Amino acid sequence: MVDAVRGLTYTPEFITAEEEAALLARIGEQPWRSQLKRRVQHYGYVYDYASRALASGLGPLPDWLADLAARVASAAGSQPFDQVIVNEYTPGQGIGAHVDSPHAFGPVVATVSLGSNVVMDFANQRTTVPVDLARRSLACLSGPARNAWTHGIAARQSDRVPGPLGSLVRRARGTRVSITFRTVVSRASPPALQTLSGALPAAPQPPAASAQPAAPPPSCAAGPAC
Ligand SMILES: O=C(O)CCC(=O)C(=O)O
Repeated sequence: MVDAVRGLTYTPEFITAEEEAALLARIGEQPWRSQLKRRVQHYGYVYDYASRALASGLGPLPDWLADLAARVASAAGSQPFDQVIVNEYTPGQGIGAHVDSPHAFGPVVATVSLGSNVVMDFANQRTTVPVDLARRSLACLSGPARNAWTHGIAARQSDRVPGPLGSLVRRARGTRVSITFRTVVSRASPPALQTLSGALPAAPQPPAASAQPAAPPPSCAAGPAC
């Protein structure tokens, strides 16, 4: 549990180094979609970033992903996951702050990190909480962490993280691949695009695991598009 963000649970070393290597190899063999700045793969259903709805069904999750999906659902206490997006972030790439569409997806969203650590920022109207997501970890979002906080990754080459004796050190990013699991509850477009007014926090990024006041959540609030 990450105390500062209610509903966020974090499990380091959720998978082994061997499992991580096998997943990265499998993912590397699959075709990528490149309509975004970063490369993505969709499984189960194609998510249409423009309409924020589920487009074509792709059939059941492939075997190599279904096993992990079942383990993650069990750990997260979730209904079975049937939609997965793999995101690849090379150093300098990120994802805008957003809330995964509550219209399209169920109450639990879970992400396994592969390849590199990264700091993910959780933000609400008052605060930004940077959370260090280690490779091989699992992060599960439910309740407020899923619905009331945005999450995003700043597009930068490195993160500032706690170092020895209370210092802060800059840690270079490597290529990170994430696997995000969701349960589809509606395939239709949302009745109206959800808007949370405001702008991305302009302040320099604080160290991981600390909290600081922030601007209101940004408007990119309804899906994993940004
Ligand atoms: O890369 C991640 O861990 C998060 C991905 C995400 O937020 C999304 O696909 O909506």
